[in-house]
Amino acid sequence: MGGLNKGLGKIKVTLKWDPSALGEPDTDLDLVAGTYRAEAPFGAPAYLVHFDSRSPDGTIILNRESHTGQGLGADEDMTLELDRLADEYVRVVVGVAIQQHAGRKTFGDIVNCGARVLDGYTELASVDFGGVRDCTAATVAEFSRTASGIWTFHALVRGFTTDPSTFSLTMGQHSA
Ligand SMILES: [Ca+2]
Repeated sequence: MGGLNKGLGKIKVTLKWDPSALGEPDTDLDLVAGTYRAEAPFGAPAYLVHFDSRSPDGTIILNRESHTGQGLGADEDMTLELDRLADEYVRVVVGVAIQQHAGRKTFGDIVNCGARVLDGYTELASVDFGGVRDCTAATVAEFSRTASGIWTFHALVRGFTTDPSTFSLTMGQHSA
């Protein structure tokens, strides 16, 4: 059942937050993943996966999305089958962006916001966004493929103050 140094396989990233108070504009957060090719691991993403963008080969899937944070359990959840990604992709970054269309909101404004990174039943990271309270978006996880082809995880919580679109295009510029 697998050799030594088995890398990561099927990863799940979940995101939850509490809905806005009654009468307030909806609170909409989005999970986003970016993939990066060997020639530009810290450059522009090869492609993005989020509520409005799918992976071309179905290896990264947003299973659930929410515009409000209502409901029990995870409000958004994403599956990443890293071991199925084509060889040209060497890095994946996952982030969370807060939609700003109802006025500027930062993580400090979001109640009970949390993200988890899971490899099967093993929790790789739990992020409460307390360190990025003044930010409108943040990375939560970085996965990179080693020279021997194994995927590894790095906690990467870095805050951004840009809009969601700009965030998704620039979130790969930093490393854990
Ligand atoms: Ca959303």
